[in-house]
Amino acid sequence: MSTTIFTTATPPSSIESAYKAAQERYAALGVDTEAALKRLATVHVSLHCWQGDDVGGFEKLGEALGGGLAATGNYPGKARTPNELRGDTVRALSLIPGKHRFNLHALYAETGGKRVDRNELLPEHFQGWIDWSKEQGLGMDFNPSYFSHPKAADGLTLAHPDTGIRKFWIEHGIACRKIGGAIGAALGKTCVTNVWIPDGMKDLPIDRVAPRQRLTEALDEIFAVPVNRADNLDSVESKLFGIGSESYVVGSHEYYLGYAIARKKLLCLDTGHFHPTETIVDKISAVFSQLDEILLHVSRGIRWDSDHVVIVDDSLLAIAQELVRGNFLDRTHVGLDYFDASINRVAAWVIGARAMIKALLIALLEPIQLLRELENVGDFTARLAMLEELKTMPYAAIWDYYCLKQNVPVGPAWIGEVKQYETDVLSKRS
Ligand code: RNT
Ligand code: ZN
Repeated sequence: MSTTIFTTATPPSSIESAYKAAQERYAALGVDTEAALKRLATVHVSLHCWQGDDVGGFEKLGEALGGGLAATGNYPGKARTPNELRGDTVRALSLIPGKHRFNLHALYAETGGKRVDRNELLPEHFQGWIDWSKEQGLGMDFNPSYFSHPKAADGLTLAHPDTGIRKFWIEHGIACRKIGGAIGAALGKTCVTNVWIPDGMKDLPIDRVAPRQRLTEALDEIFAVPVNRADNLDSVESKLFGIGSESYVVGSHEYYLGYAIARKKLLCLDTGHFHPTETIVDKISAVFSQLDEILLHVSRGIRWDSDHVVIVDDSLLAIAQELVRGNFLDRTHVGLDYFDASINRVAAWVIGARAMIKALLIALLEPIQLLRELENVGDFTARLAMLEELKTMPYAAIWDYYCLKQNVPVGPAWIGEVKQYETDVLSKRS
């Protein structure tokens, strides 16, 4: 097998001439490719730390991945330390065009070998991440970790009937919002702190009410502590079911939609958290009718919320189109959320992030004005015909040019770089 395509760079002159030709084709439709690329460069995708080590974290509590989450596969080379995870992330980011963000979970705290429980976490336990993010010019996002912990072993946290356990997790939520605030202040870039809890039941609950009441009270207590909104934004993430919570999830979509509207919080829509054939495409404009901002967890569920690596598929394209057509980009925080342990983890980040950015580019290259006009005059024939014609427009040439201008490998050339990193670094890990 010849793998030279993984290591051969396309000559810049051929990328530029292809770009010029494509630019003319788009101009004929009234699309300004330069403006599209400029807009694309302002979108910062939040790269999730947990793809780098299968949601392991560094607490070393000896707990298996909990909360009904599962990373399948045992591809060698996962990050074992914060420094390894940072190194892997830097390598991934060097292959992704644009400036991005880093999304950290509380269980990645650096406590210098000291056991610090989740309710006692402080900004100082994340100083290493903050310093590194600053050095890399990255914004940061944050997440309390309500899983992989003895006090979450029965699948209940903020909705737990036991007051003591509930109190512990409320304290964790407050601690994390303060950490989010410290992160945002230190970096001068607002941090989004997203609350997701696994709470639910495997089998038929008798009481669906009390757990939701307890959750509301717990969330209200967590959010009652003032944290500067310029430093930290709070978000809540719903889910349909998890492994072991198939019959009932306390924080369902309807629950959090109501909560986010009532309490002015961001709503996090995770693409894997709905029925298998249900997409979030039509929810975006619907929730924006009542909410100022949202967070996306872009994932790819297959048959269940299986958290596969994001690719440019129809549903990703449709999400990107909604964000652009609805003019929602400025009000949407785009994060990735998947964990595939069966392939090279650095490549998993790169594939997903490049797919997300590519989908946004394709959406930004639509002749929206023209499509809107066709719709407004009721010419649905031409609207549909145009949407089909757009599928063979030369956006690949624009994408290649963007990668070139952003100093990242064009086309499959990035694969060679990941393979080299695997040989030099990842394969040396036991
Ligand atoms: C779980 C949620 C949640 C997690 C991360 C690790 O189903 O999607 O966002 O994936 O917090
Ligand atoms: Zn998620």
